[in-house]
Amino acid sequence: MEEKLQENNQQETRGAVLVSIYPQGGEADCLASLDELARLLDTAGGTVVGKVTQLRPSADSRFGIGSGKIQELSDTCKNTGAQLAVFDFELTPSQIRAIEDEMETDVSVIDRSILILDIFAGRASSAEGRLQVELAQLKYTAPRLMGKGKALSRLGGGIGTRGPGESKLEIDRRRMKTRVLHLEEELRRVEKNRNTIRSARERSGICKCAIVGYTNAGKSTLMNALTDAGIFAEDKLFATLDPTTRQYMLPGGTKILLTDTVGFIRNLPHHLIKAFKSTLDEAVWADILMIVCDASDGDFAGHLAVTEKLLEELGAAGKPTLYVFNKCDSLENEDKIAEMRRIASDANGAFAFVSAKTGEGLDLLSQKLEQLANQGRREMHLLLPAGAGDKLSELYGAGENVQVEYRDDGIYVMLLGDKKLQGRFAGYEV
Ligand SMILES: Nc1nc2c(ncn2[C@@H]2O[C@H](COP(=O)(O)OP(=O)(O)OP(=O)(O)O)[C@@H](O)[C@H]2O)c(=O)[nH]1
Ligand SMILES: [Mg+2]
Repeated sequence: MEEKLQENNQQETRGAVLVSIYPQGGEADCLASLDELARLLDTAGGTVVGKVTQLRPSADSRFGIGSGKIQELSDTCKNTGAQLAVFDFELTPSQIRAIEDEMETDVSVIDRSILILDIFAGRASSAEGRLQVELAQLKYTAPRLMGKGKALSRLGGGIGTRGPGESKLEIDRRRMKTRVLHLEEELRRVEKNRNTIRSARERSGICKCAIVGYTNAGKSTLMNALTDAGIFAEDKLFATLDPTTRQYMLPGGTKILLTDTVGFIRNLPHHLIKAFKSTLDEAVWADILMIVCDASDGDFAGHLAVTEKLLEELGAAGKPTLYVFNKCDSLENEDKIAEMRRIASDANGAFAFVSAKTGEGLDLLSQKLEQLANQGRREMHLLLPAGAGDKLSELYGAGENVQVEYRDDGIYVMLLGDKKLQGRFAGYEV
């Protein structure tokens, strides 16, 4: 019985060899990316038992790495007993097949995207998340696993083969097309629903703030500390896949909507961005952003750069932003603070040093958030036509210090309103 359990455990944590290439002068970046790949593998339940890297300007069309290196990979897998090789760059279906054929032992080959999708598959809990993951897997992973029926059944629930929830990834070629069409249709329906919710929030006039940033930066922990949202947070990558929104009352009385979002990572494949567009769009819909980073990470500046580049690609850059340098409780080197100030001021942003874990700095963060939310807020004097009750309730919802006077020529309203409200009621200002 005990032996059986051990055997099962061994199957659970699978030994893997990580593989990458790097251009001249790019070794450090390559190794940093491989460290991250190791963390992704750990999140998926695997263990690194070896690494194979090669200096070459671009991927080999047949094997990704050179034919000499393929031999080295095969030997490393054999010597370490690895059952899995994970490439840090995208492989085509035919490259995967060719590499597997070259291996002396039984090795499954996957790439970074398959691994990320595998983690997403384990994380997706909302209907939308599950649809997005399954669709992305059918389009990306399935063609790469095609024709490996026997190997797959041997692997069972192995890394790279898991579908969303408890289900296995469907890889029957005949049924794939209809499944894709069905999922696309379902997703359109769910997205419509999300857009309806977004439009309602838009109409409410309440300032919307998205919490964005690199994976594992502490976004969900921060959201929980501010709002008791009770979101799952852990020291693994991509703990959050589905966005969560909560109302948050700032110290000066301004109400805002906070949304916790999926984390970013370097080399996030383009097709993944496309597949998760509607989830990632939370940042696009927001009025203001909190960009959270793990200040205790040696590469926090790199993480910020990746985050800002992705925001730009999504079309969410240039919004009023509060930079949140998190995990200040475990800062080893105080010199970093100067660098953080520089990054935030270069980007023209406000910033806050906090620990979402201990609560340190959160009061100041809230004050700065309130300043940002109230930027452009001013007194408005409006004259509404009699009977414009719906307009009045909108003003009560979104404005502050609303005072109303019923006059002969209409309803006279005085209030404090933000830029959005000013835009919407420009025609009624007196
Ligand atoms: N020391 C320290 N750890 C923190 C702090 N904030 C978060 N953490 C830890 O960092 C890890 C990641 O936190 P999450 O809140 O899940 O991070 P996230 O940004 O939501 O990550 P993803 O959802 O995976 O993108 C967890 O183990 C947290 O306990 C902090 O201020 N200090
Ligand atoms: Mg999270």
